[in-house]
Amino acid sequence: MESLDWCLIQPKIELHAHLNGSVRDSTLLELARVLGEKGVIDFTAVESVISKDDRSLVECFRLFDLIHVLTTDHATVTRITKEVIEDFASENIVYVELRTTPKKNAVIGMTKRSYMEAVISGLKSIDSVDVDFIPSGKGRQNSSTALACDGMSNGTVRKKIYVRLLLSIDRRETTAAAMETVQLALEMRDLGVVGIDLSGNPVIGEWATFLPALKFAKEQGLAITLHCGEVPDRKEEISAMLDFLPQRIGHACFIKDEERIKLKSSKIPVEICLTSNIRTERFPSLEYHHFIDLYKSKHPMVLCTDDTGVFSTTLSREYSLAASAFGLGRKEMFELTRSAIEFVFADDGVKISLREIFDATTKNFM
Ligand code: 6MZ
Repeated sequence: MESLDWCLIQPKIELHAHLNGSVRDSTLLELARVLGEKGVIDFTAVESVISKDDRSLVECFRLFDLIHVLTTDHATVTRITKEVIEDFASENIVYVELRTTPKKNAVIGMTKRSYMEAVISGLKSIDSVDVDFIPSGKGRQNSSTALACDGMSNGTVRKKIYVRLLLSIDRRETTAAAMETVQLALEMRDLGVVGIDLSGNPVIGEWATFLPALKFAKEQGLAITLHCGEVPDRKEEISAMLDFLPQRIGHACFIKDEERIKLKSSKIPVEICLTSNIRTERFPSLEYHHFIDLYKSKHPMVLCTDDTGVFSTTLSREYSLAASAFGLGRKEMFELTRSAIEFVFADDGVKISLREIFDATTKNFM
């Protein structure tokens, strides 16, 4: 088994991470304690939910609703964004696409736009690492590809992480609400928004509801990733999603028969979240996971975390798990994460920089 240490020091790319699913437990507990003291929630009940390890998909979505109660105010959104990116950078993730669902809360004057501005404030407030989130030619771009991966520097070079944002449409939303999110994404392109994600409880909502907004987003040049085949018996939806030709899909656990053939011939890259899939009982164990089938057929794919907080994992841990479960060595792991450069949603300039970063470290990791 590849040691976790090695998986920690190799540079990595994270393409499927939900902001509110990636909050530190310690932060959630701190926020819950404050709301408990104010009498808004029952802290003891919430504490046991947050600290639980295994949870079904249903329990998982209940937990998201609880997390949203704790985190949905501007200052907290800023704080969790900062912490999540710092955590990713600390494990040598060099490029992350962070996705989040813009939220409204009239009581506290929150609009989808002000929610996203709070996210951007979080990115701006990070000073422990260099954060590159503004696309080139739009102002703040730092063209340097200097990067400190713990395994390759003497610790004097500052770490740098590229961050791009995806706005999520929640499957509970209406067509109009989905359209509002797409419109916001278009307006925030200069601030690093590169695409749209469709996520949320997979047993809720109809594909037809989101299609007009997703079509519009695609026409306007936003990249699209869809949670697809996360639950069984969704043949028609899966087929329609694949026909839509999104730039990537997430999970793909229950894509079978003709849809599987369609997926493979389409070469649509798949974001794989091992721990999330096991914890939510999509597969009895990794031995049954579709990773190995996609990997053997050289289908484009990338390992991701989904929700580091909710599933108590890290991207390094996901690589270590894959190494031990599927027998991949250092070279294969390095190539797997490097291959994701080809399907990040950032512009070509970022892709060139990422190739340079990986090329500069090849000798350390192969
Ligand atoms: C589907 C998921 C998810 O957007 O509030 N989300 N949607 N499947 C999953 N796999 C278990 N994990 C997270 O982050 C939390 C939201 O992301 C989506 C859900 O809509 C959840 O409420 P944000 O930052």
